[in-house]
Amino acid sequence: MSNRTFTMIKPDATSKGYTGAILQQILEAGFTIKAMKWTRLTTEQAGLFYDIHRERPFFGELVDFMSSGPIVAAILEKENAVADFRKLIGATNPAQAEEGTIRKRFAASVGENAVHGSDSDENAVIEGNFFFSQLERF
Ligand code: 3AN
Repeated sequence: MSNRTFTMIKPDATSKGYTGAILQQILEAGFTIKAMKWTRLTTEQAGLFYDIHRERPFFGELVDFMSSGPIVAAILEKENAVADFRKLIGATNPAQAEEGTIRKRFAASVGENAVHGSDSDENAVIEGNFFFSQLERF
């Protein structure tokens, strides 16, 4: 069990002005920020980040969407971070997400689902390293 996870606030949520409310919910849930940046992915970078989904039918749509506007990338810390954060954000499809979860509150669809959360400790490390050097973590 690791104490860190990685998140992105996705372009749908940043463009609708949900960044502050989502960050507030994350902090109120007990996560602390170890690294954070406001940035925008190129289609190539989005493709690399989601390389694991390259063969999936929605890959092109996912890459286009994730590079369509700014995102917030962050490394978060909390005991049991990966599992607790997945619980906080709710199911991939917001229609199936529990009441009060970030996706239930802020996501529009399975494709444009407001936030990303790492699905394992191993991926949390890989994804955090994709965005942040050691000098950018505090
Ligand atoms: P999660 O983000 O909950 O771990 P994954 O890993 O299954 O979900 O999918 C990664 C991302 O791909 C999702 N966050 C979503 O943006 C997108 N995605 C997943 N399934 C679909 C789908 N059926 N249609 C469009 N986009 C999808």
